[in-house]
Amino acid sequence: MDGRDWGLFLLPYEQTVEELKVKFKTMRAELKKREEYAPIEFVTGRVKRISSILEKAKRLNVPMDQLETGIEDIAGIRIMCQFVEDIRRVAEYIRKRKDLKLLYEKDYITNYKESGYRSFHMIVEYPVQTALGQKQVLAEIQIRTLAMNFWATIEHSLSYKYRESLPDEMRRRLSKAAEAAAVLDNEMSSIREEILVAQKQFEDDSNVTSRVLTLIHQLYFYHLVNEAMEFQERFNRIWANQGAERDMEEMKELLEDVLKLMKAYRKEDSNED
Ligand code: 0O2
Ligand code: 0O2
Repeated sequence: MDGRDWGLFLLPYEQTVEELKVKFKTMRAELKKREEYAPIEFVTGRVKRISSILEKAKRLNVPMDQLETGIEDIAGIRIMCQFVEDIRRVAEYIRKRKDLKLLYEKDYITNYKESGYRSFHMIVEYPVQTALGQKQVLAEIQIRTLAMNFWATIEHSLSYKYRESLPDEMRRRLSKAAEAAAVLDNEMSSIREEILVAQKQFEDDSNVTSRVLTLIHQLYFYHLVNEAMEFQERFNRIWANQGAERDMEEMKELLEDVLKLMKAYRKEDSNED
């Protein structure tokens, strides 16, 4: 073992993790303000423990003087998302950032690992400002859904406990559990898709209703009082008859009729001028 000062060695990694955590948490807050929901659910980060660094260096045959380039996840950031689609969006935001350099990506979602592990990894180079000047630090960003994270967290603790001796039966069951988590993610995505379609329908329907009411109101300005009253009565009838399952057809016909009258009247009006 070399006599390096580990505290000093890990300092830039600690700074990297702290800075990246703040940046991605800020990204979450900003996206939440801009849109109806944030594609980032929560962010964690950690600096790899010295014992884990040494074990990994041994496993990957990385010489002790090449840890900085040979081990890419000494600084690790993890971004959890609600839906699989969010992972692609977050990855796209990261690709566009000017404060880090993307080195490469590992798509363990399309090509999941034999264990069943699923996540999207991005290896980046991040410049930290130290007292001695700028230093480029490698960091691994893992992006995954809550279900993928649930599986990986439990699998990680079991693998750690059993190491290489994880019984085949356990391995098989964990791999089946990973499949189940993937099915859950797909099901959640399709439910979400249906909710988005329903929300859009609701929005469209309420737009029709408010347009009809606005136009009827405008008829009074054209002194088309009788027509306005007739349309208002028709509106009231349609509205009263609509059940929970709104049938918008009659409302759309009413909108068409009000628009037709409006157009005809405007034409007449401009001919008289
Ligand atoms: P390894 O990699 O084997 O050394 P806190 O101190 O409150 O922030 P706490 O409870 O110490 O939180 O947990 P921490 O340090 O956030 O993470 C504990 C475990 O979660 C780590 O195990 C990691 O496996 C994992 N983890 C959390 N965030 C990340 C991340 O961004 N990247 C990676 N790769 N792992 C993460 P070990 O055994 O300490 O980790
Ligand atoms: P820790 O304790 O989480 O930090 P390798 O594939 O192991 O030779 P490489 O090229 O660094 O080494 O790794 P890879 O496969 O891209 O994986 C890097 C990290 O992804 C791992 O770090 C884990 O955090 C996570 N990971 C990869 N495969 C699995 C898996 O099967 N189960 C779980 N739970 N996590 C996985 P570390 O350093 O191995 O572990």
